[in-house]
Amino acid sequence: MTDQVTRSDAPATVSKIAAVSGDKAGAAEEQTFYYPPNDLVETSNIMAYVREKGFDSYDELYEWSIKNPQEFWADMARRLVDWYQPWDTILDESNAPFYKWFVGGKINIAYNALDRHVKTWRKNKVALIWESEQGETKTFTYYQLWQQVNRWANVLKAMGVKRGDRVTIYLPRIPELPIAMLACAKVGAMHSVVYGGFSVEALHSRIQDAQSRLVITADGGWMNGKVVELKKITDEAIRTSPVVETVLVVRRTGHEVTMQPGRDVWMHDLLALPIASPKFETEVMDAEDPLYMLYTSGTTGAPKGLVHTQGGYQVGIATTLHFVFDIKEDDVYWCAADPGWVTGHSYIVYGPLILGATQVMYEGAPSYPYPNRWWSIVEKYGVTVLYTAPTAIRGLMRFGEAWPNRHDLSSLRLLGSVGEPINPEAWRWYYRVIGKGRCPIMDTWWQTETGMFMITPNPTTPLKPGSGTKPFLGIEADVLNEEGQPAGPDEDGLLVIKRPWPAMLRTIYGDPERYVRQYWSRFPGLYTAGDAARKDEDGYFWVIGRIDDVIKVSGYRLGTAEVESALVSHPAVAEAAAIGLPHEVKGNAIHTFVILRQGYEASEELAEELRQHVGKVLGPIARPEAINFVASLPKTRSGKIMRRVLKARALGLPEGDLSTLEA
Ligand code: 6R9
Repeated sequence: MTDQVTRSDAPATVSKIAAVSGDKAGAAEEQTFYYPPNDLVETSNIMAYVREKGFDSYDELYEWSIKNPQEFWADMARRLVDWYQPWDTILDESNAPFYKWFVGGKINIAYNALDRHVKTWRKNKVALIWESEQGETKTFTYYQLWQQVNRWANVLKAMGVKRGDRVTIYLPRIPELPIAMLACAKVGAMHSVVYGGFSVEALHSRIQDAQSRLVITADGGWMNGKVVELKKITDEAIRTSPVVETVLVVRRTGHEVTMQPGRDVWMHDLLALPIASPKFETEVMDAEDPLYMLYTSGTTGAPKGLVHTQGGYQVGIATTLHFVFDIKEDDVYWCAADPGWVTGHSYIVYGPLILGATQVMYEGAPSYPYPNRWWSIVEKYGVTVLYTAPTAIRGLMRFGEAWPNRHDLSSLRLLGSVGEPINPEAWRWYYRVIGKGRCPIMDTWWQTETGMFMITPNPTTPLKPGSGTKPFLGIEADVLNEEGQPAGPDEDGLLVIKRPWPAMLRTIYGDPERYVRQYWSRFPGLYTAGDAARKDEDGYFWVIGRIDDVIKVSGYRLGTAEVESALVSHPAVAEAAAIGLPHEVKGNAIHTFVILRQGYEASEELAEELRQHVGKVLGPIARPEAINFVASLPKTRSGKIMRRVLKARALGLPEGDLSTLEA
């Protein structure tokens, strides 16, 4: 990234946010509760737990869980996962906010996801049904997946990958992606997955920051009937990364790629060697050993690598998936996210396998070749739980009801939403047209940082469209005003989490100070999520959106700084600012303001060239919706761009406090 990026102005305050947030999910206009069907409630995992604990209601269980969070999490850690050796201390707070969970425990997430199942009847249960964009299907039983992961782990080990190494994975949505991740976990190496929709600069900076000596990619991937040239992008990204010694290449498209001798190796060649045995001794890890890092956009500057660990993380994701999506032995679960994002890490790759579930994974775009693609997948495999994002729902909604109505969707029993606030209109469509009014929607609020659902309904919760309802068991959340006092009902404030939870991030890779500063310093002892929210009089949470320079585009998290860096890396651009503005399908779209260098003239062609340039540097998802050529940008006296002023102007809203604006 270039260093020409102009730093953001001070974090917006709550009142500023209220002034600029467009489509606010209004608690006041949404008073009707949607109640879950009785049989779902009665047979749910959560009710079984309520009864077993001797409580009369879920609310009583919740009260107990937040009075005794350590007892609750330890109970889950004993029930849902297996340990090589039990922990000595449930939670070590001595070096807060560097919390440690299940200290002294020995565990490996791959053992719980695979090894233990093959010793039981689940050995021949279907773990993964994968469907390609072209319609080809591959099915893996737990035994087959276990063998395949073992073969990969043996290859990685033979290539010199050791405990603690960082492996960068840049793959399309194919079975090899979860296989590669699980193989890293088996070896004890950290994976750093870079989403296949990212491009050269994004991949380069992540490889550099992680100092990965080994990169796993493919000759390409299919999306919307076109090939994404992953290997070519990798070649370009590592041209200036001497740290990379080896590139393992999966054959997916059969398209021709350049293989650099001594560096690039075909994975299928390695898997054909005797070293790739289907047996592998899974590394015994400490609970606090790192499992992976995942880069995400933050307030300022380059994306940061958030670190998740082995023990607490798996306890957190297994518990939330068990209770929220109510996973049972005969479910067919489908999370339509990409494994390259945290949703895929927690709720495709690890969570469902730990619980021994059968899941579906689909390679391509939701409306390829027709807008009924997803609904045909639900019908074909008898999907019972579907988890997706508001942007996908809005996108499919546009095509009308006839497409889903052509399919038998009666297998569905629970729906889910994640990534951004779901607007009540999309919620109701999802509920009525897809769920036929029978399937409660689990609107799960969480973050890459939290690792697991934090504010979410469960199958017993009365729902309000657009609200994630209440904190999960063991989680205490609140909305605070600027002074750190609890905000009143329906008053906007900052969303905080009041105590540590097992799947929380442990640090920012290579930058522990930033971890403390970013998440734990706004209000001492509390985790600040970076979201504005409000709580209504029923105690239901309504998340409004980010208060920092993060833009959620189609549910994907992007930083204004990344987009601005990409723009100023073009020779025509002197300075740039990016903001998010409401968009009907994407939720937010990136709008940019560009000051040209001398000698360049504003034109439609140049605007298009800049859009393409950002797409090439960062990835198609970051391509701006609009490029506005301007002569100046509103700045503070200290020279920081005031994005909130740009946003307010674009929305025709009051510009708020301009006292720091440069004269
Ligand atoms: C899982 C994921 C985190 C940010 C988060 C918030 C927004 C996610 C949401 C939601 C309202 C929901 N967000 N889920 N807002 N309701 N159900 O999305 O992680 O990519 O790190 O983004 O997404 O703004 O702070 P991540």
